[in-house]
Amino acid sequence: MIALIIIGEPVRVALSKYFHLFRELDFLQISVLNVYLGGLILYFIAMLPFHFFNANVVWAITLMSGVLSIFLHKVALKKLNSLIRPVQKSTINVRNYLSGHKITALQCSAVLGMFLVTLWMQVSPLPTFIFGSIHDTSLHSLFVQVMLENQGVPLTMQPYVPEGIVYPQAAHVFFAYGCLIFGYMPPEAIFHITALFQALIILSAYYIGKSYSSRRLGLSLAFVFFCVSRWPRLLTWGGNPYVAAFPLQFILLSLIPFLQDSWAEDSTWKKNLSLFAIGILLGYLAALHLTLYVIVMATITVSIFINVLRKRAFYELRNFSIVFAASLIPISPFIYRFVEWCPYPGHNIGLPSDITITPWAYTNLLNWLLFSEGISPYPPLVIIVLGLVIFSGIVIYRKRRQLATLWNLTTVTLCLLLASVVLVLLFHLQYVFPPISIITGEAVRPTISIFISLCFLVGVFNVILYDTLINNFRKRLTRIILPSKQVFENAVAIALTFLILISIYSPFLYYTITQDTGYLVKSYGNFAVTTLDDYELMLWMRDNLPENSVVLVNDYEPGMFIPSISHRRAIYPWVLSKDSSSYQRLVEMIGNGTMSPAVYDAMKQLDITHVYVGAEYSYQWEKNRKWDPLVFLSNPSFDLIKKIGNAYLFEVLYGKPEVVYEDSFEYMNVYDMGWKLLNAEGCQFRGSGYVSTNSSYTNNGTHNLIITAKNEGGLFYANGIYRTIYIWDTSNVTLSFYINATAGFSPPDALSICICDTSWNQSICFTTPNSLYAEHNSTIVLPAPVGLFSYNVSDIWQKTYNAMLPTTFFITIQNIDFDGAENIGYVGDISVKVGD
Ligand SMILES: [Ca+2]
Ligand SMILES: [Ca+2]
Repeated sequence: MIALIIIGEPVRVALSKYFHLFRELDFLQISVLNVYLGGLILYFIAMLPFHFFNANVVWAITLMSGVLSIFLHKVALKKLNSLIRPVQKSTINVRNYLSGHKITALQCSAVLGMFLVTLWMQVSPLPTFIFGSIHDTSLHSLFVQVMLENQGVPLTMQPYVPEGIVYPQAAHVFFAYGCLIFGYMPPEAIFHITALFQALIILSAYYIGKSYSSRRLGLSLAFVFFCVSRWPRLLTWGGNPYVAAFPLQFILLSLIPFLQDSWAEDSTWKKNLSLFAIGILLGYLAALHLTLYVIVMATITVSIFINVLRKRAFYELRNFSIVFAASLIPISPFIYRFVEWCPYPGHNIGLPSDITITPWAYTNLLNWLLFSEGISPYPPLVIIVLGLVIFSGIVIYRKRRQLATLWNLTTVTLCLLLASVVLVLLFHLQYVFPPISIITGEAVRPTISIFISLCFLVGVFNVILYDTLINNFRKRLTRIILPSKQVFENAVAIALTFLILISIYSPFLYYTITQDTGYLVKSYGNFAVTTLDDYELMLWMRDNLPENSVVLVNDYEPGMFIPSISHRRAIYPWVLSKDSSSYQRLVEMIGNGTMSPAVYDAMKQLDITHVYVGAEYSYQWEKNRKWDPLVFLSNPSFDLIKKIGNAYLFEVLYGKPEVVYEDSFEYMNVYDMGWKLLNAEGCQFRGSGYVSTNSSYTNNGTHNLIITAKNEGGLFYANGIYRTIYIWDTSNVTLSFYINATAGFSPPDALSICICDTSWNQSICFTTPNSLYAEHNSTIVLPAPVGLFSYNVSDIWQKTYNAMLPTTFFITIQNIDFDGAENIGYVGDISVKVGD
């Protein structure tokens, strides 16, 4: 961020030297403005088609700007030097300086303090998580990744997906800059830099207040965005470019008066040029986030419209058209692309041909604002905010004639409010025209802007309240205290005023300080679900997987980060293609464990070579969409090539879809392969046993399962394991297995293999001869204690329960010992096959 401030500084100095636009800014305003001026330069470099956007150039620009800034501020530095140099004089000088600017210094440090506290609160939850939201952050990581690979903003997202890029890329330039300077990975950069912008809102709230009226209003607004407004501080679902654009939106709202021809610029030429500069900045906002641009433009339109109603506003319209034309420049490449690609299939933006556009369920935005965390995640605060807003409205209305400098911001606020309401209503058109419902998510943003405008009102109200209170107290105090003690009287009045203000805002301060960090951790947790296992596996993939691999991922699992971490293709990242109904059907079928030939056909169509199963899954409203690794483990069509913790990578072999499970136990750890220990009723009796793989008594390959049980003083001891099996057709299922129960088995000891439904209510068992359970009609006694057996379990289940075999069931292997002589059972070559 500091680096960005440095890059922006020469631009700002140049601008302020020639225009009035950015003069009279203080240090804090300059910092936030420079972030965006610096970003604008980087954006320009990234948009040029010369592949300039790389580490060398970016470093060179940063260093050059640093040198240039020092050069430009030579005079100021000299002044500072003369303050410090003569040691004896300096203390007096500094003291003189400070006493002259005591209140200013106090106000600035209060704002800076709030900024730093917010920054700390935003950054402190981040180490709990690896990356941000697996959806938004993964999409933006992909943009950053292709930008880094192409050293600039490319036309398409090749080689990851063929779709063209029409999403304006200015925010991604910030993130890519973080990658180039600090060596971040794209998702890390986005996660951390977004938090910086969330804190930056404090400074930009101060900016708008200060430039409309006074430092006091700035301080008041900074405070409102420090603890009253939850936006954008507590936004955790992603929306990274939105967050990055938020502070710039405030800066641009503060430039609206310049459109009204009320400032002194010596020539028309300069006036037009500064309008052009405003336009470029507005266009830059569009490149950061289109909806915010629309909101600002709508606000300007409303303000002009009101002026047209009141007086002639030809001049404003002319200014507005200059600004509007200039604002199109920064996003023109994306507009051009969009228009150019329109006739292409899917407009070349990845709109899948088999997309099914379902009209979104109607969301009541007012309801959302009031009752589902739109105002505040804490119910008591929602009530206080509403009360505060109503009270502010009344007070501002009654004092409307005495507002003076506060009036300007109030007008703009009302324009913003009106514009947002209009936009919210316009967004409702999508319910009338379903095909444009892709933009549904955006309807939330003007709703947020309604809330933001209310926050501005509260900020104005604070200043009025402060003035009224302090005047009142002074009047009262002069009656009590001697007139000579005016200083004391002032101090008491200020103290009392602050006491009242603090008591009004104490609930907000309380929640901000005690609850916000916890809230951030909790709500990040819904979407930031990448685990260390996933991260390490994706790094392993980056170093070991063949370049041309295509990895099938679930769009609710951390595999969405594969393009930006592993630099391999994933089907699909969080782009429009993922809405293809064939892909969605594929994800769902795998989710249900329905691995029918259709699934393999769909995967072949997409050239899938690997499948990634993540350790965790993201929050989803309807149902859990996580893939079970057991669908793939010991499925002969998939080969487990790497497992780290609970994250799996399988290679697709396209073998035989009719075999859903085939286990020869050619591995070391049965629990790694999805088997779990069975807590059978025998566990209350004393005994011992273990489960492992072993190279004795193998019928096939080098290993078999060994499962032992030894009763130690009880009635019997049972040792067992189980795992889940998914089948796609239950009509004709064959279970085969090799079993060897000779060592230590004497009647009624038994080794059995059973199939149970997932609620453990119904089961059929295959057990060695002389078992105690032989009489049950659900039990089939094997003809011999050793051998390879095969049964049609669909038929047996049908006969036993007069029902179809369930599509998901458990296979259990259980060893029961009665006599105390250790039973050593071997099992191998279990397979479950669908069809003949
Ligand atoms: Ca084997
Ligand atoms: Ca025994």
